[in-house]
Amino acid sequence: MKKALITGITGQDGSYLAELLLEKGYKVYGMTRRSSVENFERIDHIREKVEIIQGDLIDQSSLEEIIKTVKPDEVYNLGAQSFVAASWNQPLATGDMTALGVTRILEAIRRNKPDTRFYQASSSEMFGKVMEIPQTEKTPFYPRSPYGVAKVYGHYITVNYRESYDLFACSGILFNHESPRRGIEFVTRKISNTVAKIKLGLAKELRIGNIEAKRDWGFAGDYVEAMWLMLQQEKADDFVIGTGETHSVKEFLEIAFGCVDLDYNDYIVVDPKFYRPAEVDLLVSDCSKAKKILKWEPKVSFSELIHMMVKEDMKLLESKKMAVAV
Ligand code: NDP
Ligand code: GDR
Repeated sequence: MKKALITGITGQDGSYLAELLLEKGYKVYGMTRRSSVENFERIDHIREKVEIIQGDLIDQSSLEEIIKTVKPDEVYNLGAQSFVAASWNQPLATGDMTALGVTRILEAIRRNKPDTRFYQASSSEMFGKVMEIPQTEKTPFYPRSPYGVAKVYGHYITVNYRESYDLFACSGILFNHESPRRGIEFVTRKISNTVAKIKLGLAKELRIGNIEAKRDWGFAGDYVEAMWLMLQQEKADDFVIGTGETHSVKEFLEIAFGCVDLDYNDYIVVDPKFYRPAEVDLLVSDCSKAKKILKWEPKVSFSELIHMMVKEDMKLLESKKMAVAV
C-alpha cells in the first residue's frame, strides 16, 4: 500500500486530494497544525480513513519527525497562507509558510527519505503582471503580491532541489480552482454564498472589489487529479494546469445571480476596501503540455462550476435555516 502525506489536508484541495488517494488505495496521512479549535469540516466525512499528524510548515523539527516516522512514498505540499489579499497584511508570515516552508519540507525529505516523490503547489499568481498571453511553463514570472513572490521562491527551490539532489520534485503551476469547499473569503465562494443569502432573504447586498479582473477558473476536484498524475510520471517535471479560458469577475457575477433569477446590478456595491495594492488583471493558461504528457483535461465548465457552487450554498443555508426553525 502506497503512503502519501498531504500538508494542508484541512484546506479545499487537501480534502479533494485525500478523497482521490483513498479511492486509489493509498494510506493517507494528513499534516495539520495545532489550533485552539479543530478545523476539520472539509475532511469530516473521511476523518476515520486518514491519519492526522500534527506538524507545522514553520517548524523544521516537526517536519523531520513526520518524514522519519511516516516514510511517505509521496508528499503533496499544499499547506500555505493562500489568501493573496492577506499577504500584504502578513508579508513575513506568508513568506515563512508559503516560501521557506517549502525548503523545510524538502530538507526533511532530502535528509530522511530522499526517494520520496514531492509535489509543490505552485500558482498562476507567479505570472502576475503577465509577460505573455496565454501563460505556459516557459512564461517568465512577474509576481504582484507578497504571496506571489513567496510562491516564486517555493517554485524555484523545488526546481533547485530536483537539479541539485536529484529528488523527484514536481511543481504544478495551477490556475484558480474553486468548489463548494472554497474558503469563504475568495471571490467565487463569496459570490455564491452571498447570492444564496440574498435569495433566502439573509442578505441585501454584495460588497465587492475589482470586478474587471479576469481569471482562468476550474473545478478543484479535476485539478487534484493532475497533482497525482505528475507524481506517477517517469520523470519529475513542472506543468501548467488550467482550463485555457478566461472570464471576468463580472461574468461570474452575472451567471451566479442568474442561477437564482436575479440581476447582479441590483445587489452589488463596489467597495474600495476590497481593492488590492497591486492587481493581477488577466490570467489564462495554455496547458498543452499537461494534455500531451499527463493526458489531463478539465471536465467541469465555467458555467457548471458556478451552478454547482450556488446550488451547494443554497442547500447549506437552507439546512441551517431549517435547523434554527426547529
Ligand atoms: P486553502 O487555503 O484552502 O488551504 C491551505 C491549507 O494550508 C490549510 O489546510 C491550512 O491549514 C494549511 N496551512 C496553512 N499554514 C500552514 C502551516 N504553517 N503549516 C501547515 N499547514 C498550514 O488552500 P487551497 O486548498 O485552495 O490551496 C492549496 C495549495 O495550492 C495552497 O498552497 C495554495 O497556495 C495553492 N494554490 C491554490 C490555488 C487555488 O486556486 N485554490 C491555485 C494555485 C495554487 P489550516 O486549516 O490550519 O488553516
Ligand atoms: P486570487 O483569488 O487572488 O486569484 O488567488 P481571489 O478569489 O481572492 O481573487 C480573484 C480576483 O477577484 C478580485 N476580487 C475580489 N477578491 C476577493 N477575494 N474578494 C472580493 O471582494 C473581490 N472583489 C474582486 C480580486 O481582486 C482578484 O483579482 C487564488 C488563491 O487561491 C491563491 O492561493 C492561488 O494561488 C490563486 O488563486 C491562483
